[in-house]
Amino acid sequence: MPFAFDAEPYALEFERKTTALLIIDMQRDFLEPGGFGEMLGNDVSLLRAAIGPCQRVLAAAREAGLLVMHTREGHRPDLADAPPAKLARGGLETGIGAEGPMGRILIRGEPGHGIIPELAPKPGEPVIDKSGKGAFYETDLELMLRNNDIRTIIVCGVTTEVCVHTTVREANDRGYECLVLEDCVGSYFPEFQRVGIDMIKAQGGIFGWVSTSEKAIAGLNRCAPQPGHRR
Ligand code: TIU
Repeated sequence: MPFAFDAEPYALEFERKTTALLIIDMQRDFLEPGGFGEMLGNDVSLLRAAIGPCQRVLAAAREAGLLVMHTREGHRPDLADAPPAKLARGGLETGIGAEGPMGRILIRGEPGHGIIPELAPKPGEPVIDKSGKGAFYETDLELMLRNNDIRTIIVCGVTTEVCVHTTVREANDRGYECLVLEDCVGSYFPEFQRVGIDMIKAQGGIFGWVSTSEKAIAGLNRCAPQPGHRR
C-alpha cells in the first residue's frame, strides 16, 4: 500500500519495501574537529548539526526495516583510482593521500576515512566506497538498488552541494525518486546549503523532493510493519 512523505514541492508517495535510506560520506575527515575539513579552514559545526537528525532518521529507517546504505569518499592506498586532476586540485600542500591529522587523507582504511561513530553502519548494511563525488560512478550502488527493487531513496549526508547533489542528480537520471532531508544534509557554506536545497525542489522538483527529519520519520512510522516482520 502506498504511503506518502510530507515534502516539497508536493507529497512523495512511497512503499516501505521499495524505499532505501542512503547516508552519504558522514566521515570523520569531513565532520570531526581536527580532521581534513577543518584543516582546510572550514567550520565543521555546520556539518555536525546534521548528525542528530541523521541518527533519528537512521533509527526510524532501521525500525521500519528499510534497506540502509552508507557511502564513503576515498581512494586506494596506491592512489591508482584517483584522477591526477583530482589530486592536483587546489594545489594543497596536504591533500588527498598525504599524511593528515587522522591518517592519510581520504585513503580507505585510515581513521579519517571512517564513518563517524554516531552513524556507524550495522552489520549487513552495505557500505559503498566511491572515488568520485557521485555514489553511482564506478560503484555497485545501482546494482544493489535494482536487486532490492528500490525506487525511492531518502538521502542524508554531506556535503549538500557536492556529494549529495551529485548523487541525487545521478539517481534522478536513473529514474529514482529522491527525498532529501534538509536538516540531515550539511554544507560548510550556509548559502550553498540554502541554494542547494532550493535547487532540488525548484521547477516542480527538478531533481527530487525536500523534506525534514521529523516529516520523514512520521512517514516511516506510518508505514512501519508489524513486530516480527522480515524485510
Ligand atoms: N562528500 C563530499 O561532499 N566531498 C567533498 O569533497 N565535499 C566538499 O564540500 N569538499
